[in-house]
Amino acid sequence: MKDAAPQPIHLADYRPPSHLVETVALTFRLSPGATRVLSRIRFRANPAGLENGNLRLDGEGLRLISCAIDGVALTALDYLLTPEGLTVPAERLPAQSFLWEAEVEIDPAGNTALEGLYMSGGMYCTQCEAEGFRKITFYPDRPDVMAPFTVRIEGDASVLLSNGNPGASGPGWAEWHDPWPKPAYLFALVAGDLVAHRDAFTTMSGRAVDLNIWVRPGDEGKCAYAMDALKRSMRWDEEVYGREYDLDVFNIVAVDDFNMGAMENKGLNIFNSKYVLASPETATDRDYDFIESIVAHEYFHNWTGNRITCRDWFQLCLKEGLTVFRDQQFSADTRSAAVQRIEDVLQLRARQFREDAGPLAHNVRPDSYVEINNFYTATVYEKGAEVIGMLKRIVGAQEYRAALDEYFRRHDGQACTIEDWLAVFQDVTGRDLSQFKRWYTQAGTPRLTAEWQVAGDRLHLRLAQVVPPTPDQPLKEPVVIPIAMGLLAADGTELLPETHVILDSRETVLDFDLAKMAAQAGIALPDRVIPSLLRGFSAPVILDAALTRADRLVLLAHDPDPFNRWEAGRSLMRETLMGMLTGGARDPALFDALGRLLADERLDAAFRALCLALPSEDDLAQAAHDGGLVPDPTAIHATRKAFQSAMASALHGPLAALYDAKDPGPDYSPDAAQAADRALRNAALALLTRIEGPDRARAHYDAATNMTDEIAAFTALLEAGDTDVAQRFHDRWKDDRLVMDKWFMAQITHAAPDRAVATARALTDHPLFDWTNPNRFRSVIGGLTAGNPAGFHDPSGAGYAFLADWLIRLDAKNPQTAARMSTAYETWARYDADRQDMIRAELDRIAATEGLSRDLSEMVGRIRG
Ligand code: 0A1
Ligand code: ZN
Repeated sequence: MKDAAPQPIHLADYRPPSHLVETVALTFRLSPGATRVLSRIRFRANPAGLENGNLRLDGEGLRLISCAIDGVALTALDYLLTPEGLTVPAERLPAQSFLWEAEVEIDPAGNTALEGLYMSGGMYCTQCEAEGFRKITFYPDRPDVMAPFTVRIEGDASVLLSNGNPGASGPGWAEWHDPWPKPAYLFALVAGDLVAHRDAFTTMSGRAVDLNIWVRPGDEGKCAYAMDALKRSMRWDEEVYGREYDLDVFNIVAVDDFNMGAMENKGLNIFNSKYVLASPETATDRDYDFIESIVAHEYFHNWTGNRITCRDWFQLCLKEGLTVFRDQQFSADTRSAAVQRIEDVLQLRARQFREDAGPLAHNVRPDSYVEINNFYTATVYEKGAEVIGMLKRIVGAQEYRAALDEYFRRHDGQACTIEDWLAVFQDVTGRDLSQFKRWYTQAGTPRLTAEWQVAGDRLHLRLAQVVPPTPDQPLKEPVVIPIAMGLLAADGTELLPETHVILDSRETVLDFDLAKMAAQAGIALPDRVIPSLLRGFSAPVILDAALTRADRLVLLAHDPDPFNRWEAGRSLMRETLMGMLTGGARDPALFDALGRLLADERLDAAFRALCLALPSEDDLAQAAHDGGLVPDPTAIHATRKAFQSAMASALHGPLAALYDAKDPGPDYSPDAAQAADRALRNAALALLTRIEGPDRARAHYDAATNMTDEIAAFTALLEAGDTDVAQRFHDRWKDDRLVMDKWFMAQITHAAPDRAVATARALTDHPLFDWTNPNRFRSVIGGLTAGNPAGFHDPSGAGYAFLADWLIRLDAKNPQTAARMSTAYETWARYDADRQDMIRAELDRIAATEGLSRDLSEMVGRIRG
C-alpha cells in the first residue's frame, strides 16, 4: 500500500523554535557501515518561542543507542520517537537550560541518497543542505537555530576535516572549532586520504588565511585555476562589498559523487569535482568559466548565507538570489560585462522562463512546499538574482552599497526574511518597496508590450504589462518594471541616450520631444523612430515591442547597447526560423548583417560568437506555443539545421577567414581573450563542417591540444556522421571520469533524433555507465532530455518511457537527483494530444510506483497539475 501523501508545509505556519542551542559538541567514530555520532548539545528555552515547549529534534534513519538530559539517561518512555524525529515533552525538561547527550549509529556506506554523511570514492563527506543534518544526529534541523560547533573526528584517514579552525590533532583523530554560530545545514565533515593544493591569502585587515583544495592523489595538478578563482573572489568581496574572510583556514574538497554543483559549508566548501578540477587537456573554456563562478558563488555565501542566513527555507532566495547576483557581478567585472549579461539572460530564459511558463511555476519566495529540495530552482536562484539587479537599478549603485552595508551591520549573525531585507532598503533609501515586493510573491514572467507613434514633433510610447496566471495564482497585480531605454533614428543615429523609466502601473504613455532630440543629434526631424527597450535586459520580462524587421536590422547594426544588439539579431533569427517552420523564406538581409558583424574586429570575439548562435530547439518550441502553434520537435530540429547550413553557405567567406585568423596557438590560457577567440573559431568550425564535410574537423581534432578544441571537433564530426571518432575519443580518455561524462553526453546530444533514444539506451549498457554517480546519470539521461529535444520527444514516445524507467530506478537510490531530472516533462502542455497522452501515462506510471520518494512524488504531482 502506498503511504498517505506527505502534507505541504506553509510559510504562514512558521513558528519560532521552542529551544535555542548555545553550543554543540560532536564526536564522530568513523566506520563505513556503522559510524557512531556522539552529541552534546546545550539547549536553552527560547524566550520568543511560540511552540508548546516540547523539545523537538529532527532525526531520520538514525539508530538511537542512548540519550540523556543533564546526565540522566532517558528511557523510551521519556520521549516519542517517530521515523521523522524525537520529541521530549515539556514536562520532562529542565525549565531554562540543559545538556542533551545522545549516541546514534549511522551507515555512510549504505547512504546512496548523498544527503547526510555518505561515502564517495572511499572518502567520507557530508551534504546537509537543506535537511541532511537530521540524518547525522538528532537536532533541531532548521536554519533559525544557530550555534557554534566543536567537532572531534576519529577515523583511519589521513585527512580529517570539519568547519571552522583546526584544533588539536593526532594520528587517527582531529578536532575542529567553528566560532561562528551557524545553522546545522552548514555543517560539514570530510575524511579521506586526500592531498592538498595549498596557498595563502592575507585579508584586508591583515589576517593570514591558509587556503587548501583537497583532492584525491593524482588530481592535485588540476586545482590551480580554482585556487586562483578563490583568491580573486576573496579580494573582490573586500573591494566591492567590504566583506572580509573570518577564519584562519578556508578548505575546499572535491568529491565525485555530488547531487548539486557545490556547497558553502562554513570554512569547508564541498564541491562536485566537475567544478574544481581542470587542466587544459581535460577541461573546456566553459568548464573554466563554471569553476570560476561557482568558486566565487560558494565563497560569497560566507557573508550572504552563512553570516546572515535564512529564517526558514521559504526565504531561500534571500541567500541564493543575492549570492547569484554577486557571482554574476564578479564574473562581469572579471570578463566582458556584455557577454556575461547575454549568457546570464540565455540561462534565465532557457531555465527560468521555461519553469515560469509551466506547471512548476512558483514565486521567488514560495508559499508552500512538500520537499524543500525541489525548490533549488532557476526561479529561486536566477530570478532571485534578477530581482536584486532590479532593486540595484531602481535605488542606484551608491544606495545599493549603503543598503548592503546596513544589511550586514544590522543582521550579522541572524537568520532573516525577505521582509528584513526589504526593510533595510526602505530604511536606507526612504523608498516604499511594498509594490516591488510583488516580485517575491507573484509567480510568472510579466509580458511587457511597447507600441509607439510619431505625431509631428512628438513621439508617444505606450508601455503596458500583464502578468499571466500561474498555478494557484489566477489574478496578478502589476509589478515595478525598470526599463533602460534609448531611441535611434532609422540611419542608426542616437536620438536619446540611455535613460531609465519605471513602469509600475498596468499601462502608461510616455511623451518625447522629438524635435528637440533631433536638433541635439543634428539631424532633420525623423518620421521613423526605433526604440531600444529593456537595455541590458533591465527586467526579467518578455518584451513584445512593435519593431519591424527593418527596425531590428538597424538595432543589430547600431544599438550602442551590446545586449540589445545581440537581442535584435536573436529575434531576427527566431522570427526567420519560425517563418521557415510555417513555409516562409529566409531573409538574406539578416545574413548580410551578420556577415558585417562577424568581420567587425572592433567587436569582442565572444560577442560575435554569441551572435552566431541560434535560438535553441526548446526556445523555438516555446515560441511556437506562444504563437498559438503546436510545436513539432522533429520539424524544429530539421529547420534549425537547414538554417545553419544556409547561414554557413551565405557566410562561408567570413567564417573561413575567422577560422584561419582566430587560432590562439598552442599555449593555452583560459583567459577571456583566448577563450573568446576559440569560441568564435569553433563556432565557425561547426558551421563550416556542415557544408564542407568532415576534413577540416578531422584536422582540427588531430591538431587539438586542449579540450575546448578537441570537443568542438569531436561534436562537429559526430554531426557529420563520423563513425570512428567516438572510439578514438573513448580510447584516449576512458580513465578520466569528467572527460568521459562529455563523451557520453556528446554522443546523445549529437545523435540524429530518430537514433537518440537508441544511442542513449546503448550507452546505459556501457561498462562505464555508473548510474549511481549523478554526473554520469545527468550526462546520459540529461543528454537526451535536455541535449536532444527532438530525440526525447520522438513521436513513438520511447524517450518519455526511457526517462520514466530511469527515474523510477534512480528514485529508489537518490530521490533528489531523480526529482530534478523529472522537470524534463514540465513542458508537456505545449505538445500535441498524442505526446501529451504518452507523457501523462509515464507520469502516472511513476506516480504509481511502490515506495516513491516524497521528492519525486511531489514533482510528478505538480507537473501533472
Ligand atoms: N547552497 C548550494 C547549493 C546546494 C543546494 C542544495 C544541496 O542539496 C540539496 C546542495 C547544494 C549553493 O547554492 O551553491
Ligand atoms: Zn548558493
